[in-house]
Amino acid sequence: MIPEIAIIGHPNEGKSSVLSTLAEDDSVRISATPGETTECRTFPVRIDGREILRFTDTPGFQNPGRVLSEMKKHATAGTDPLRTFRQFAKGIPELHDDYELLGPLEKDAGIIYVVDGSRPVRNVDRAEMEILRLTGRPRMAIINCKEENNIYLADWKNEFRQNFNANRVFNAHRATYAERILLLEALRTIDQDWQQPLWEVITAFKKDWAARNITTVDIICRLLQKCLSLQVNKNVDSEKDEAQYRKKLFQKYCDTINQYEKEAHREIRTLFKHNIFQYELPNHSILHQDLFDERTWQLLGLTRKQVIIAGGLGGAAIGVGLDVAALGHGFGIFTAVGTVAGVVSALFGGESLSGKAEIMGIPLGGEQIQIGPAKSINLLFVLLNRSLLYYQQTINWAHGRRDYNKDNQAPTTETPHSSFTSAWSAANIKICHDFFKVIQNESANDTQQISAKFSQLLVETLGKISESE
Ligand SMILES: Nc1nc2c(ncn2[C@@H]2O[C@H](COP(=O)(O)OP(=O)(O)OP(=O)(O)O)[C@@H](O)[C@H]2O)c(=O)[nH]1
Ligand SMILES: [Mg+2]
Repeated sequence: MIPEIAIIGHPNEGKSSVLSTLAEDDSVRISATPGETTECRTFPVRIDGREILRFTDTPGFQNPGRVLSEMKKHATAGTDPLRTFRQFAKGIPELHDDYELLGPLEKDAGIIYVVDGSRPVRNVDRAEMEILRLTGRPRMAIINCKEENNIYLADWKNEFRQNFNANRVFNAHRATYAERILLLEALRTIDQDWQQPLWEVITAFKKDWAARNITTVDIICRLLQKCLSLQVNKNVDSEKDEAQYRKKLFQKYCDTINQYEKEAHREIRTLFKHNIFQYELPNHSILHQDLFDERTWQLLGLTRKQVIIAGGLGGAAIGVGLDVAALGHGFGIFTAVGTVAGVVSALFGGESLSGKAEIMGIPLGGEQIQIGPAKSINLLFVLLNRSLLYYQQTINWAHGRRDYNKDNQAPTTETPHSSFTSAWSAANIKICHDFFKVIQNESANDTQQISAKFSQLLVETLGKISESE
């Protein structure tokens, strides 16, 4: 049996948004104009090509008072109120939406009733709830607060207790993976027949999520491998042009890494089924900063303490870059490479720095015009933290949420001044260090084991991000 759940409610309360979020489908039509949905549409949830659950979007109630009095009449007469109402309403234009929305219930669908809990309960809502009670179908109510206000929550819950088998607060714009699972678990309890199939659905959901996390880890590892081993070269015709070439080459190096990162992030986005709508990152997100920006490196690189740990492990250069950057030029070190000739020559042309010519651990090739592969483990941490941030934003962007209201920004779990890895222990830093050595081909023979350990660390990290509210 494939459980079918109809999402029912008053127009414009967020039914389609709830469905979109629950089914992770950003093709569901959502609009600020009431009456957007006029026909039922079923969205199958498939895992590994197998349909495991169906959600049906329905139009909003148009005449709850009239529907209720018709149904009550039939109920008192001893006939099935749902069936007889639909027979009666068929073909009556003003009852079209009411006829349509009750259709899935005749085919034994269960009910999720959606209300906007940021407004008070009205009589029409009570009529709708009673209609649903008269259908006798298993039903649960969910409170989708469109505004930041929960003063009516207790009133709604009180009404729900009389008419529904369960109720939950579920925000179509903010619900996380963990909240989706909790909602399904609540749904399981409302009907005995649903316990087994919904248990299977929940198990399949969890398995699928874990598989997506493993794929994400693969994407991140591939990205690190490609970026950290990247090397760009150029033959120089005359010494005079060397600075110019260097500048161009460094730009090429940065552009390539940026490109690799974009591709990896796009893969993550697709994996989490954000296919249509381009979501926006919160204003304060560090992801808005360029990858090759000092601030990025300061916030997402190793902490001072971790630098010492990594240094102690030997070989993993942190790079003279940070020290050079700290000389107090008053502008970004990476910008300086490109724009201020004096600094360029001081950093890369000067005798005193030859052999150390690098930016933040990315070698600039001494005498040759060659940049990379990266020598600083900090590039690994910067790329890793940026991918983890991107993952966090992606999984917490509910599919029902289509626009980013700048004036009313949803809180984000992104903490502006600490990275995911900043609290990592010396043991974890060692795992990263070993992985870095594997990429640099400087590791001993147990490369597979090292890579597996690094992947495992990332799998655990993604798991923690998924479970956090
Ligand atoms: N801020 C906020 N807006 C929401 C939320 N849920 C829905 N909306 C907005 O409310 C409007 C109506 O959402 P829909 O999901 O289309 O509502 P519906 O119940 O399907 O509407 P009809 O199909 O017209 O009956 C849209 O502009 C949504 O973006 C929410 O949780 N928070
Ligand atoms: Mg709708």
